[in-house]
Amino acid sequence: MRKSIVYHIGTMLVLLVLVQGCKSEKKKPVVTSEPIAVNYLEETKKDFDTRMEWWRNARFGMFIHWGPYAIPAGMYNGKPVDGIGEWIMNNAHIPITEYEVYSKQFDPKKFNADEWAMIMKEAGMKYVVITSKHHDGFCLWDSKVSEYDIIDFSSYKKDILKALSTACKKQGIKFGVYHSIMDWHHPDAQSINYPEYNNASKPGGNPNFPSYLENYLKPQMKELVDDYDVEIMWFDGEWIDEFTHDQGKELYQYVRSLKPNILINNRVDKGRQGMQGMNKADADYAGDFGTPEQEILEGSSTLDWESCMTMNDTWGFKKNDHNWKSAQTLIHNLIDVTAKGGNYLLNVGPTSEGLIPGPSVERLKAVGKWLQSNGEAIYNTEKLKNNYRQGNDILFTKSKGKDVYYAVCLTKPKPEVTIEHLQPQEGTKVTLLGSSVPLKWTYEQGKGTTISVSAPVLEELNEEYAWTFKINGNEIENKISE
Ligand code: FHN
Repeated sequence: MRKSIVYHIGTMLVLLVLVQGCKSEKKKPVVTSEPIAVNYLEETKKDFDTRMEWWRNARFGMFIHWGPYAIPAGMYNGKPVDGIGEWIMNNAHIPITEYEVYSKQFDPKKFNADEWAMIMKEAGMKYVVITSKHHDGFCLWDSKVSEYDIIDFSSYKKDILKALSTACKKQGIKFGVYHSIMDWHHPDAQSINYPEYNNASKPGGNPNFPSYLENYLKPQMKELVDDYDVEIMWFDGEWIDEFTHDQGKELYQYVRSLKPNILINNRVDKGRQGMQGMNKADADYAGDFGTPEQEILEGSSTLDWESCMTMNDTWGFKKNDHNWKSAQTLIHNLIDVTAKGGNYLLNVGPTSEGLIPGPSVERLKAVGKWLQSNGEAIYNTEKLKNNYRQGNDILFTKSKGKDVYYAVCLTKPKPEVTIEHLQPQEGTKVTLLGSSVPLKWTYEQGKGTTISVSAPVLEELNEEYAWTFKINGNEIENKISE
């Protein structure tokens, strides 16, 4: 990010000290204080790194897509609707007044924010990003500028975001919201890209969109930041024609002015290159981190990024989507993302009753159990200078600020494992995380470190997904073995 310049307009502190002989006479300091205008799009690397630090150390968060779309749950007029569950209003061409029936019915009686926060905690997730408002326009909090919300419109009439924000704080989990710039319900936001909604089929796009931004979206930003202790603002729906790069930069400035240390993803602006998620380099696009979606960057990046992924094939709940990724896949994704210096935002799509689906909870428990033994290779780590992997089965991470390295094996280690890029310090132990047994190792120039792994050590570990060698030493700068 670029240098921060803090403008002191008219703020002058003049202290005149006049010394006469043995007497000294000090004039009162003259201070005129005017508002300090901060340009949040220009920030020193030091300030940026400070602001991003907790997020970088956290590595792993929960994404939650939840709203009235969980009622149809992928079905409409008795037939399955293709596509992701939260898009059913658009994909099934449901008229707004008909979709509002779902919003009115929305009444998740089994929702228990403390249970959800415990699931996150036991999964080893350090932050959460929940849909405050998805493209359907329905608000999961009591918005002062909308009647189309959980309090005024639904049957539930309790503030979901308030409950979850409070529960997460109790568990030390940072609270973030996903907020869609695109809005299929608000007449001033309805986009020419989705012409079936009225008010939108004007050539050149919805002329009232700037008014929606100023009088609806931004006031909602203030509500969310002021009243729900939001630490991450995760925008989406930025692709519509009506939303411009200038508006994106302005929106970033505005949200940062509400809470200077808030984190904002790159979908606040127009720079994102589709599902690959990183910003184009052709302009000064706003946003603190890139957002690869349903994919992991091919290699590592010097920029901050977070892969958001589903556990099955939908973000919002669909009753017939049982295509769940295995716990192994989820754990290997987390390791891969971490080795490349990214974060992993793993989605759950709760039911209309307010329950996180059982298969999601099972998988999250397995990830959490793996992290109990191996978390030090994930949290508070950084990517290696030269190599994030060796072949296809070994990925590397490094403890932040220490010469402690982790070689994470995605397949069960053989009796002898050679790590080409790391050299243990003389006299130090090499261990497997989860075991205190020191492992025999030898180092040979040009070959690397060969570690002997006995069967009893592996049996005692009783690990089934990934095995982590902990090595106090140094990275050897040589090429990645193919
Ligand atoms: O259209 C949304 C989609 O519903 C979902 O929210 C994902 C998750 O980031 N984002 C958009 C698709 O890129």
